[in-house]
Amino acid sequence: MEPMKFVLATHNPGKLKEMSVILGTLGVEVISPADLGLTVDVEETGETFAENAMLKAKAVCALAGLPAIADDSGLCVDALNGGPGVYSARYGGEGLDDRGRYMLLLNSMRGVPTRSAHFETAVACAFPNGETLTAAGRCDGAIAFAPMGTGGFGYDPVFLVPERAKTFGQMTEEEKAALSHRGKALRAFAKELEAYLKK
Ligand code: ITT
Repeated sequence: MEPMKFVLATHNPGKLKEMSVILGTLGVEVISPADLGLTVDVEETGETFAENAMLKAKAVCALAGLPAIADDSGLCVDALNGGPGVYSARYGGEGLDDRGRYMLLLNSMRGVPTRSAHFETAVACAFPNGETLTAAGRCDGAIAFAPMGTGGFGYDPVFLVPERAKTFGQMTEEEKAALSHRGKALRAFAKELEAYLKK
């Protein structure tokens, strides 16, 4: 039997790379929307990571006619009442790039002693037959006082993992994947998938 291929329902190159590598090591065969000539523009109207992940997975599955896996994620900062959270990609408005967003975050945290924060990922998988799978992952840490490292993407240079005394931006891909919200969520998803495929 042909191995089942999953479309990764994301346009974020940083995420796409991490998802491909992690799922690859778990034996899940993936293709990117670009490989299929697809552009995916899904409005993220959900109020939770889980809702948005499912919206993206279902939309891409319908477009591609293949099972699709989506990741909706964000950085939740305690001193900002959990923000930017589901708005992490849009924090500060359209005009900002990753660096602009994390600098805005550092500025809005200037003089704030409570630095605790966490990353969250919800993974959703939608199959053409209408069935779905979900998983989630979380990584606790703190907002640094200045950006450190150039690895990863998004807020990685300002997200400190205290046990390692390093930001995600200072870690190798493997180190980040072993600890990250996305690594945990995708490993949990791979277990769900294994059980589903056995049914
Ligand atoms: P897709 O919807 O196309 O997947 P997106 O970037 O819009 O891409 P999200 O809506 O899930 O995705 O936004 C997540 C944002 O949270 C992302 O743009 C980053 O700014 C941030 N983020 C998520 N995971 C991260 C990680 O591992 N490291 C750093 N920042 C991360």
